[in-house]
Amino acid sequence: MDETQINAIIEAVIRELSATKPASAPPTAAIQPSASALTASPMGAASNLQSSTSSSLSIDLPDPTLPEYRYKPRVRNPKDSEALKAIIASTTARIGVGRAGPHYNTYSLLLFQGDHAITQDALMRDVDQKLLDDLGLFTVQTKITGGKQEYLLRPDLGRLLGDEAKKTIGEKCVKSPNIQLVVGDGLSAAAVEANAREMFPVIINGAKQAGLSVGTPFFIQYCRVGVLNDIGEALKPDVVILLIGERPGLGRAESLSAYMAFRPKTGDTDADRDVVCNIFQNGGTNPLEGAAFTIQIAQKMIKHQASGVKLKLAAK
Ligand code: B12
Repeated sequence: MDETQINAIIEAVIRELSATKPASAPPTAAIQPSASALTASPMGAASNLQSSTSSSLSIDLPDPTLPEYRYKPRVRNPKDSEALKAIIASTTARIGVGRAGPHYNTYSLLLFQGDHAITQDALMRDVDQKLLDDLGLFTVQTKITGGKQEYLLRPDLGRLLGDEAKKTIGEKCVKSPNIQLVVGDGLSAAAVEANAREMFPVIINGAKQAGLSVGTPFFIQYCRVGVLNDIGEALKPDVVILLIGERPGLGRAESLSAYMAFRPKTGDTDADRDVVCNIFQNGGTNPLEGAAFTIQIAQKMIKHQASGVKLKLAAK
């Protein structure tokens, strides 16, 4: 949104206020438009501003998170506009956003709010069931029973498989495979949805080509990284690969990690684990590459019978 659009909105609102001003009101009286008079439509549609002297003002702003708006230079009268564009294109940091006196301008504020909404959506919603069905994954749950709120407040429970989950995977999964592949929602459903479909076949086929057996994959709801230990105890695989949604950053919700461990067991810590992180299209580790890299690390773990710090020392 540029200054002309903002000014047009302000003028339209003032026109609307004048139109709804009661004839008998004293000149200093505050005038409120009726609730139905000012309607901000959901973001996403093309920019459209309609106003009328009736009570049907509608303001429809473009989605500020779209790349053409997100990366638009906002500095007024830049000395070198081409250089400014190049600097903005060189980083995902929020630069060249301009300002309104000492404040963020309206555009920046809307972008922050839009990005925060993306983050919350990714965190609070469930992974699409169709994806899980397409990948042939059955679902088990950690010890979280009180939904996302409890998941956020009790990371300790998200690190433990529930009793029902242990029973189910005990019944359904092949025991002692070389590779046990598991998907967990973690902190972003969007990350799982954006990457798992591509990574899955590469990991499974890559393992098979490397002569490694692959166990029965499944999905864990309300999952934390530490659940690796319970999976190790229940199924005794050589390597567990857990694809899990990373904590979303502002406007970046599709980032997935593959956390891995060699023969994980109760009491193991992150020092016993490895991670391939920041897996996402366009700027992160490409999911296909991430999957191939994950299998390479699994092979290394099996070769050196270690993971985490012990693997680093052994592979020196
Ligand atoms: C949150 C976070 C942390 C928090 C974890 C606290 C917590 N309880 O959540 C703290 C601040 C402690 C942390 C510390 C470290 N972190 Co950190 N962390 C992250 C972050 C921002 C999000 C991780 C996430 O969403 N995980 C998924 C959720 C669902 O997992 P969780 O179960 O809730 O939490 C576990 C994991 O986050 C795990 N974890 C966090 N960092 C690391 C790093 C490694 C190597 C491992 C094996 C596990 C691990 O620890 C938590 C408890 O088990 C990522 C950034 C990213 N893009 O992923 C970096 C990131 C994973 N961390 C990283 C690093 C390097 C570290 C440290 C080694 C830094 C240091 N030099 O001390 C330490 C190691 C800590 C450890 N656990 O042993 C790197 C890993 C790079 C790599 N490929 O090896 C990342 C990718 C950041 C980056 N871009 O550099 N981290």
